[in-house]
Amino acid sequence: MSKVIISCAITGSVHTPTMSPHLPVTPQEIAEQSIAAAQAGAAIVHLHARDPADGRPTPSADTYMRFLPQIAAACDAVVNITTGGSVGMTLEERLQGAMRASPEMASLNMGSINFAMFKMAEKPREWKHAWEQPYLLSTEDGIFRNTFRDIRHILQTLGEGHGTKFECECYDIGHLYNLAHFVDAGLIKPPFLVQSIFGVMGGMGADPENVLVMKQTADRLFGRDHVWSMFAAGKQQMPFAVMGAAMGANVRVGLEDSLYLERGKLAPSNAAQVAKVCRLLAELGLEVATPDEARAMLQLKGARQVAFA
Ligand code: KMH
Ligand code: ZN
Repeated sequence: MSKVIISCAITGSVHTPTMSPHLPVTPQEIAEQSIAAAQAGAAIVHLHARDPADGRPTPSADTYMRFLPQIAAACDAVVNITTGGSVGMTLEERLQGAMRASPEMASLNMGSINFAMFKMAEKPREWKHAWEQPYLLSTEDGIFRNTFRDIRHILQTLGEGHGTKFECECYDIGHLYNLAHFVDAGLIKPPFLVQSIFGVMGGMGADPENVLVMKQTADRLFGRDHVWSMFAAGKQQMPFAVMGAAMGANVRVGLEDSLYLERGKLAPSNAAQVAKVCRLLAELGLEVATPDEARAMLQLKGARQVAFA
């Protein structure tokens, strides 16, 4: 068992400000929570940006640059910037942050899915901002588009153009075969990170049986060329982190994927989730990888080879 890489997804574009007062929204909050998550043990921080005025996800590269330098100056965590962006963004908008920042890592969504968040709008709430409920409801009729050409475009512009490597987000078994197409085409080179995602509405469910199918399929298709990570969105986040780690997976936590620390208790911060998963890993006798150990495992370009350090 090698050491476990902990990724922490700091804010995302799924949850909205009304759902938790602890969801980081402003550049300052995103920076502070990223640094604290790294200090708690996260080797990689996965980042989206939000409009500081109302917490709405934004593609603005200027907004990313309001927090990325602070993070780079205060910790050595690997920065992983989303290319998934949020509902309603064009592909070029989705790429803006990463193209400006030239990060060591970025997410790469390995296929189109119905990324449905509308059920979260059903719970009666006093919405803080007018955009939140329509944003969530709109996903009942939305497609999170990631065609083969979209993926190739990201690989060629950001991957080849900036030396960025990818967290390959796989929401279903078919996404592993899509990934294999790009590996066979030489557009994704080993070692690459396969992030198996469970529990997103529109993707594979958070059932333990699915974890085994994903692991077996990834092992069969990629063998030792891949570094396997996994997470479940929502209430299965921690049980799946433990299950995955026990099976040799790396793990991802963070308020992007779950707002809770345990049933019925909102996580006070991303760092609290990182600290909890560190405790769980320690109980399993597993060691946590440092950012530099993660860089070596994933053969990343280095903390100084970015446009914000
Ligand atoms: N929100 C996660 C389920 C991305 O940012 O490109 C997947 C994700 C994708 O983090
Ligand atoms: Zn994300």
